[in-house]
Amino acid sequence: MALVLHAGSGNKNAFKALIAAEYSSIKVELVKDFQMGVSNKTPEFLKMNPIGKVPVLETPDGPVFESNAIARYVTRLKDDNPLYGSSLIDYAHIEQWMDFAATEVDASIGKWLYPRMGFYPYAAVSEETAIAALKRALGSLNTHLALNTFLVGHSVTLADIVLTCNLYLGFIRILTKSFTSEFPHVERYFWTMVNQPNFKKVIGDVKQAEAVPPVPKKAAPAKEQKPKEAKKEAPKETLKPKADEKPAEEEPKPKPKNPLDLLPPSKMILDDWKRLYSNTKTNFREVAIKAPIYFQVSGICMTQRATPCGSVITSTMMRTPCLL
Ligand SMILES: N[C@@H](CCC(=O)N[C@@H](CS)C(=O)NCC(=O)O)C(=O)O
Repeated sequence: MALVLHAGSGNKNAFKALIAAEYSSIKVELVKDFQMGVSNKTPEFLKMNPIGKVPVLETPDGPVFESNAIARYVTRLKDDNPLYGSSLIDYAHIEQWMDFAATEVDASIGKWLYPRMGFYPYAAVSEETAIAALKRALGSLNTHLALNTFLVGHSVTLADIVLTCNLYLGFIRILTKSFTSEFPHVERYFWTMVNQPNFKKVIGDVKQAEAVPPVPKKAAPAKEQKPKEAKKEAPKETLKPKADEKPAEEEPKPKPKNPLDLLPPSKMILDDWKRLYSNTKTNFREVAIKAPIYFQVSGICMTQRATPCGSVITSTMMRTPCLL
């Protein structure tokens, strides 16, 4: 009997399990008449996945959510499945590329694409960061694929399935030829994968995006807003206008005060600090503690910031956000 997968028919996350199933001769079927926003909000669905997202796989032992977990489950239904490689190190590399696909590729494509699709507010600076992160990921992928047809070993593995499904959304929605041509090995890899019969059966024909979707002109009005109030107020423009667009007619909001601005001016002489830092080759901490400069520095505020990777930076000198 086929396992039932809850998702719409064009869902790239559901494709992962469906393609893995084709390679593994496991029967997985999409649930009938799935309606996004309706079917995944019913009490029955929320019992299977309390966050109300798809895909969800019904198994004889209970439901599984998260598309990578579902794809792994389907893959493991077949003993010694070559989709999982043939050694422990293959397995580790497959997992490595699956994580890479999720955190480096899928996340960056989403941060670029979803604001342009109106799912999140658009901010030019966030978009630039997402594109830079995506280029970095695709650059390293390109290097790997210059010498490898597949991500791991010499045949398709689960890592190829997951990465291709993530790239798929990008290729059809936002990664135009002029963007992807910078990564020729990634292009070759993607087209090779989506033309494999088992991929094609699930995904069908793939057409690359011809243009980057434009930034939406206006944000959707807030749900709670009453129609009367909406009339009085000019619609709020939460999206950053392009250079040639009229700036949004929005009341300037008072800038939030940085608490550090309330501190008295620092007595620290920055040049002295820099000189000490540059001229101290070893044991900087020891030297800094003994130096008179320490007593001036100790008067200023110590700040701690978390980097996006989770490590904490302690700084006595800089207030600019650190993007390490
Ligand atoms: N990390 C999840 C992502 C799931 C996800 O974001 N699903 C979207 C569709 S692709 C969804 O169900 N959205 C509905 C919602 O947010 O309510 C996975 O890989 O399964």
